[in-house]
Amino acid sequence: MASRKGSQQSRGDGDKYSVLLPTYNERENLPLIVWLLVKYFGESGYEYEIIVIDDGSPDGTLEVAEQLQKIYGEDKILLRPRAKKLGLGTAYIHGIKHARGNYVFIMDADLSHHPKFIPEFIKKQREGGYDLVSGTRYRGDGGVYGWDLRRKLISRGANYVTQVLLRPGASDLTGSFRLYKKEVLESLVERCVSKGYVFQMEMIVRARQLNYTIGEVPISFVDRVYGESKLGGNEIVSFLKGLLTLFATT
Ligand SMILES: Nc1nc2c(ncn2[C@@H]2O[C@H](COP(=O)(O)OP(=O)(O)OP(=O)(O)O)[C@@H](O)[C@H]2O)c(=O)[nH]1
Ligand SMILES: [Mg+2]
Repeated sequence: MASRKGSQQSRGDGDKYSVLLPTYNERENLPLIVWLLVKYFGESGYEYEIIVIDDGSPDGTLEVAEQLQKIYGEDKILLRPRAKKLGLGTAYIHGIKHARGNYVFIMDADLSHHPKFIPEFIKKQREGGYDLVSGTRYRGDGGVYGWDLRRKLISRGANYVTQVLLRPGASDLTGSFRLYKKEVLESLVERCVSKGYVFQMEMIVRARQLNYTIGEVPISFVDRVYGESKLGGNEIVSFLKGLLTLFATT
């Protein structure tokens, strides 16, 4: 590892973290998540940038993001919007193209993923030199808050069925709070074919296949406070289809 210059502002160790924040109707959540990211990155002294990928949110998320960019600066907040809702998978692909960090965080913008865990992801990654570090709700102090029984059962069930079928060697397959080496994320995203909820799972299954090393950090996941949840019957059906496709093809 490169030597630290020891300044308060920056650790000066040459690593930079790009945070990809896909947003669709997150006007209420965005200021808070950005503020928390700035706070925790600022306190820990790592180099970072936040890339907001808004897909033409009708609630005016992009206008809010523009205000935040004025507050925190164009080097810290990058706006890479798209004209319409094209889905999460392609939002990541779009975001990575603009990432200048050698490490990339992926997280939701709806406050389900708390930025306070970021230093733990980085510590874990550095300890083991991992290719990816996955937040887990299903190990150690990890957990889920605010979900009804139905949603807990769906998530647990999805994880369980996948564990049995694919044996991916990670405890939380459907979560989406993760830290990747940039080139690892690029190579995984290129290979992943699924859309929707199965995407996060495919990422980790393929990571295992390609012999990438995976570290885990327990996280608490809190249900979104603002905005509507979109998990319906359709998502569940397409998740199961995606899972079976993966089972058949990997
Ligand atoms: N750019 C972009 N972002 C999206 C899209 N769909 C969802 N998002 C964002 O991706 C993140 C995860 O989506 P969520 O809707 O929170 O998915 P979820 O957590 O499984 O479901 P709920 O929180 O219960 O609605 C959030 O930050 C969303 O705003 C999309 O099509 N394009
Ligand atoms: Mg959410």
